[in-house]
Amino acid sequence: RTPFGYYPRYQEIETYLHELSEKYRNIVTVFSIGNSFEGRPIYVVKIASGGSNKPAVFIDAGIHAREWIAPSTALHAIHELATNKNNSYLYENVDWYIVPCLNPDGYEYTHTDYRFWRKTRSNSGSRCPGTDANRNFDYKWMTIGASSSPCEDTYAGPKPFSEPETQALRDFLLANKQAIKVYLTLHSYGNWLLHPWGWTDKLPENEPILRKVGLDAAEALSSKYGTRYTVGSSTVLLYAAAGGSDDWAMAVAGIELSYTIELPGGRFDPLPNNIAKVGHETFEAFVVFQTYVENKYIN
Ligand code: 0X9
Ligand code: ZN
Repeated sequence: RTPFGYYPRYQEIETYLHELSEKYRNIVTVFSIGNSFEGRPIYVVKIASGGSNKPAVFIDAGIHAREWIAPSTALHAIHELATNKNNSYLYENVDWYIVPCLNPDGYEYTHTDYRFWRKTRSNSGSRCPGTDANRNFDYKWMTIGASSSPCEDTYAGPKPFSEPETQALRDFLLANKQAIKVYLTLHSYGNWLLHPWGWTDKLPENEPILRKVGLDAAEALSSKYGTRYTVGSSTVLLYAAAGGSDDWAMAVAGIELSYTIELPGGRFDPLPNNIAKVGHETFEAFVVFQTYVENKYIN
């Protein structure tokens, strides 16, 4: 089961989250971590069984507006955790924080005006609105693979953290960095499981564990329907692009493991009848990250 068999509008997502938190009030909490440029609340869904000082897995989606499968996959995970009793062991010892749509303005714009919009919808006076939120984080900002032209799709913004959306994510991660052990950010497309660094082809010192856990996750994912992912560093496998949330989460927030998951698609999304399939298989990868956290930090 998946909450929507189609790509929902932001209001539908909001209504769904609020209903879920009422129906499953002992495990699901929904709260806003800030507002988008146009004033939409950005939600975090916490799935937890109570108690304090538990380690956590964090997942966000929808940093890029047009990558619709990402919010849908996050919503599937929320639904799967909250409503399937067989999954209660997954939040017994580990908390989950899931942001299903970090860039609601851009997401709505892809529904109403232009399907292939990527950026936020901020306007700093330029004739071209929007900043690439995944070039806006303050780590190696604007050093490579990002544009200083507001009209480009990879515009890094006038300064690091110029966007209310990236500020909201930054503040939430910094406030919870003690608990959060794995940072996952959902994008599309290409079946890539990418770890830092995204700004240099040098590998981080914890590359062996990033690689091992990533390969375990990819294997679990493929066991469902045979979908294959390639695991490795962003720069080595794709290209160098600085200012991404993944690099910042590991380098600055100090989160142990950080991955960008490029879900399946092709300009940019699977057909709606495949949303559930992608949700299911990707959930298997999330379970691997949860298991890693539980095994390492509990007892
Ligand atoms: O370029 C991006 O932001 C990501 N690919 S996408 O097609 N979804 O736009 C990849 C980001 C990888 N991480 C970093 N370069 N830091
Ligand atoms: Zn993306």
